[in-house]
Amino acid sequence: MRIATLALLGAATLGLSACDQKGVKTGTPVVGGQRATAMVQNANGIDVGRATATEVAGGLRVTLDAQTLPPGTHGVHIHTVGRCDGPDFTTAGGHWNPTGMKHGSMNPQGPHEGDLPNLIIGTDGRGTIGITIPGATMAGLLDADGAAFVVHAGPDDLMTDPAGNSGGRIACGVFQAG
Ligand SMILES: [Cu+2]
Repeated sequence: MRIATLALLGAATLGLSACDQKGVKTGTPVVGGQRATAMVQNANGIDVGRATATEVAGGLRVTLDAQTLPPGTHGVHIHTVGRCDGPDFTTAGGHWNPTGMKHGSMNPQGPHEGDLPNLIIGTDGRGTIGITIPGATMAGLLDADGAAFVVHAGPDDLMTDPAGNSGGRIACGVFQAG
């Protein structure tokens, strides 16, 4: 179901711009595209990573380069409000979900646009992710109340609404243009 949806989105994207962008694949960087960056900090205010969102064909490319995080698997998401008040970071609100879906890439009624793959942190405290979110836009990410990148204490089961049982929020960063 998810694969079919992605294929349809891809076809629609190509169809709209077939004249001048024939053959451009979803995820290809957009010339002159905007970028947003979030410096992610833990509850002690220590920098633990840098997230980026970049405009690409068909959506937004999101990356995280993390350090100084507890080893293991962590749910990570884009949350809907650009506020990170520690220590619990609840002011970031729920997941970014402009399309009104349920949580999780493995949920038949999902996912949220802000749902991302689990972040695997090694014994050196480091880890990375990189994914293209189909249909996501910079205007939607940087809307009036902004958006935040959030790291959770535990793994996201990628299915259970609203947050995949991924536990408390251990780090947060507000997306800002540039
Ligand atoms: Cu989250």
